[in-house]
Amino acid sequence: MGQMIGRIRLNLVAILAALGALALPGALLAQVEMDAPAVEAPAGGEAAVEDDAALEAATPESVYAPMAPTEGKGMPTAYQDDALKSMTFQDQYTLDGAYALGMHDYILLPIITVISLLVLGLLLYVIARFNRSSNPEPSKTTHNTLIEVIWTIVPVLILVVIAVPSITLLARQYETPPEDAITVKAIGYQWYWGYEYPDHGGFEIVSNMKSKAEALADGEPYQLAVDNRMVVPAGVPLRLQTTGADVIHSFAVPSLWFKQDAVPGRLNEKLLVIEEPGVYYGQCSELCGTLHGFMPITVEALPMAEFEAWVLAQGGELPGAAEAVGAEGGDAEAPAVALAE
Ligand SMILES: [Cu+2]
Repeated sequence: MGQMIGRIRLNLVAILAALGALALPGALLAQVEMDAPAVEAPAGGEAAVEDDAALEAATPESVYAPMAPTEGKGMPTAYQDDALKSMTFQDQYTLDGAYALGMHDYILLPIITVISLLVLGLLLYVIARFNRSSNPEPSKTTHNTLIEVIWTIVPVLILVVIAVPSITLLARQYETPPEDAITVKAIGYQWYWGYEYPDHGGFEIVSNMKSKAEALADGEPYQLAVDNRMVVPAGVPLRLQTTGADVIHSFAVPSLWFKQDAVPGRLNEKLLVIEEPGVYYGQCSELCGTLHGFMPITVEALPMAEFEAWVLAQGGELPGAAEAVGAEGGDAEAPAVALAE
């Protein structure tokens, strides 16, 4: 009997190890609920505005001011502020992130907890019941077909239950961006990020970490705040491409469930749809040298109109604009060409 219990224990430990290996990628605790959309109105009306004409000129569409971050959204939580939340995933602002978080909260974590408690219970039972003093004459039992069938079938079923959402999530993360997705190219440099907008005239934003004084003065988390953000539209598919200019970096934003290596000589791309406007912080996640820890990422998702205003303010152009003009011109000229013939 003692041997059998020992084998049960070994087997369960093996199962636990297998489950642990499967569950590890999502092993941090998490919260599913998404914060209510907190769309910050861009600070259009500057205090310096004096007359009405200037006030009218300073509409949100015409002036870009970096959006103020929302506390706890798109950024990690300090242990001192909220111990429980500091141990979990950040709130998720993409559908894949919400799916992964749900899988973690409602499938992996309960299964891990139940198995851990079961194994702990068996261990304590064996320790108490089968130690030398309380069980001086050990049983010589070596096999029990029924229990062996059970401890083979049950783990298989558990793995199947985990495999379904797991493979679904994997497939979702490999979904190809649609043809009309907006392309943004993140380039990792030692040690800062560059953001290229090939669909908008190909301008590039160079993004460096803010100093501690600057970050705190602007109400942003130090070592996550940058001088020039990666500004993107919210709610539309983005084709986020990553590459490295020198060594391998990795573009990672936890609250967007996004992480993709930036490898020199390669162009990786992945679909990203940010569900709501906001400021989302991330970091380079591939050891890339001395200042690896000082090349943060700040993604600012804006409503489309404000994103387009930002593009124009950067000297970029809107992809639709040239086509629309071309199409109008084409329509107007088509009859003329026909008449001429
Ligand atoms: Cu890096």
